[in-house]
Amino acid sequence: MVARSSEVRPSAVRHSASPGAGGRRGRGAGRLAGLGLGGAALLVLLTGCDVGAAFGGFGWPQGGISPESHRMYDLWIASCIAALAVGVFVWGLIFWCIVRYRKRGNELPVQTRYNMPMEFLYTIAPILIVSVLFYYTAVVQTDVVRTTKNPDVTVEVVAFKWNWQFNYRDGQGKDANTVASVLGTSEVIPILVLPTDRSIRFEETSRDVIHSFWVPELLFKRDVMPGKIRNVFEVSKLDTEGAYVGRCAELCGSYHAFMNFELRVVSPEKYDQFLAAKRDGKSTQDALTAIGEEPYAQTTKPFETRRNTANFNPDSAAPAGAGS
Ligand SMILES: [Cu+2]
Repeated sequence: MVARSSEVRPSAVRHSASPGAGGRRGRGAGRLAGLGLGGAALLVLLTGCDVGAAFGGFGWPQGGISPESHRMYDLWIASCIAALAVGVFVWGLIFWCIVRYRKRGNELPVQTRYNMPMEFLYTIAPILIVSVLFYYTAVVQTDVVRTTKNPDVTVEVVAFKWNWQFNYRDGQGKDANTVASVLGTSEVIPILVLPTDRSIRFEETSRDVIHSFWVPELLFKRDVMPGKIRNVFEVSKLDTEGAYVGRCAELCGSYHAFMNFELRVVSPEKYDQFLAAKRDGKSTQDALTAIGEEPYAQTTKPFETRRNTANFNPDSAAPAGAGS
């Protein structure tokens, strides 16, 4: 053992004392590749191009219907591409090292501890990557949660166990007046009718426990709090007409899973007609029919409460809760 280690040591010293030109070339190429990949990732981040469609959005829901949802989607795709670029670079280095420095004998390979350019790269590159990701995240987040003074439409979202009420308001804040209202019942799914191409403000309040207002196509959800907290968010516009399911996204009790509503996005003209019909005292279903829309929800249906049946033992003739 002693003889063998004394054989190795001189050769290791000899190698590290005279670094070959190949090592310098390798470092230069690595730095160049790193710069190239960093530049490519930055370019993708800056342009936010939609290459994600080919990869199913990298797991992110597609088909957003607001400019904010598109920006969040672009940020996610750009972050995935940047992460993949770094991943490919690192995997490349690992495989290159495995092949280039595979064990050929008992000689130690060139030792590169305290290599200042390399240590500098290890430190600076991650800081740069995190800074760029942080910058774009902060920009998009600020944009998504921004509220304005005078949105075109303000709707108050009232959540309760286990349904929704949507109040169309004549201004902002809790002191504004409700001019029309849509109330969900156990028999009829509430339909929130909103226009395209207008900015919309959602003001949320709960009558009992914490709920969460979520339309998957907005790629956004926000908790609906009881008490004095009035959570607010806005979309600068809705860009695609259609029917979209809405859900409660906060576990709020027995029938939480059935606390659905529908967002119906229509043209601004139809929206004005709908609101006028509601103001005239028409029911939501009649007002929808009047503007040529389906009167009932298309994306979800009322739930079956089964409150009067024996849920836990359907074969038993005894009513629920009767005991045994
Ligand atoms: Cu709920």
